[in-house]
Amino acid sequence: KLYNVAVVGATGAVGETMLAILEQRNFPVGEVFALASSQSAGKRIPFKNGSLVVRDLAEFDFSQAQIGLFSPGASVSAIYAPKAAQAGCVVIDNTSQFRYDDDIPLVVPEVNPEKVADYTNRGIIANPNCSTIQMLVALKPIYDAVGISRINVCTYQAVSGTGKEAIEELGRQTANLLNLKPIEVKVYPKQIAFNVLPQIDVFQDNGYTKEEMKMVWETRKILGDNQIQVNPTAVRVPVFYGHSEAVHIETKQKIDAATVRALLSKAPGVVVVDDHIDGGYPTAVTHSSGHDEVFVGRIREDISHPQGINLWVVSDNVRKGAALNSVQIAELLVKNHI
Ligand code: 2RA
Repeated sequence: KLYNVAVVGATGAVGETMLAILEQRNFPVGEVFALASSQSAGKRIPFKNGSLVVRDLAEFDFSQAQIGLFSPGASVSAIYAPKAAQAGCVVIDNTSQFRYDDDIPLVVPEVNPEKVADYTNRGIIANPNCSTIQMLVALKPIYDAVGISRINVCTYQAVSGTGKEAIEELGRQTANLLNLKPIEVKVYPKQIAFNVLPQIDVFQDNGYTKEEMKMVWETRKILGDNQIQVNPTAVRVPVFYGHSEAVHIETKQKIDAATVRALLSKAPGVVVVDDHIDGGYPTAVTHSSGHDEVFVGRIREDISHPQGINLWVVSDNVRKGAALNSVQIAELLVKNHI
């Protein structure tokens, strides 16, 4: 059976990658509709060995599609995802708009695939935040084996998480600084080239940023565990693609590093790169950009806590963090549900 797929936000970093992954994974597509704002309508974008003409989202009749892959920004999903669902098009939404609604499933296929069945509530499935996805793919096997009571995590997030304009800004700032020219600071509050910014998204009343609180809220919802303690610090770094995370967990029962390594070595979607030699660990540039897996290294017992384990987790934030996870949800949908 073939499925007509609408990609909403088709000209963005995530939308373009969604189209590429539909092709790479031979998703059973009938017709593919590339949808974006009226300003982008008429543009041609590559797809398979041809191209697609971008259509105006506002004019599109969603009854033509069975699946909608959305990544247009939360405010646009707020309007069009319910309309699409109403027209019988099941929406997989990459924005944060619906993630925290109790009746909307929030799915990481390696962690809680059974939740896809709840798409029948409102015809919408939410894709989690990239930093949550990669962390839970790595932690789920440990969580199932020995339980986890607390997670401390520091993230080092690539600028592609913000979008194309941030990628361009990092490039321009870097080139200008190396050529002793003045720089423009537009996308972020401060210079990002040769700098790190401890702010992603807006500040909340409790002093955490929204990106940090997303990791708390989404971890609890995806694991179905409102007791787990999560303490994130989310940092933007001058990297183009690939988020890195220093994860420190406290497990309920003791587990040693060798057992963790063995568990993760056979975990779905995980590749362990953990040799205590120079370069024996995954990095954004060498392991994540363009890859589908979540890479884990620096696995070691925490010398400051009897049941602590430390991990270094790296993944392509645009692929597994957004586009790939969305397509994997669509694969579960067509395999088991529609
Ligand atoms: C970021 N996780 O990295 C957020 C949204 N993609 O900016």
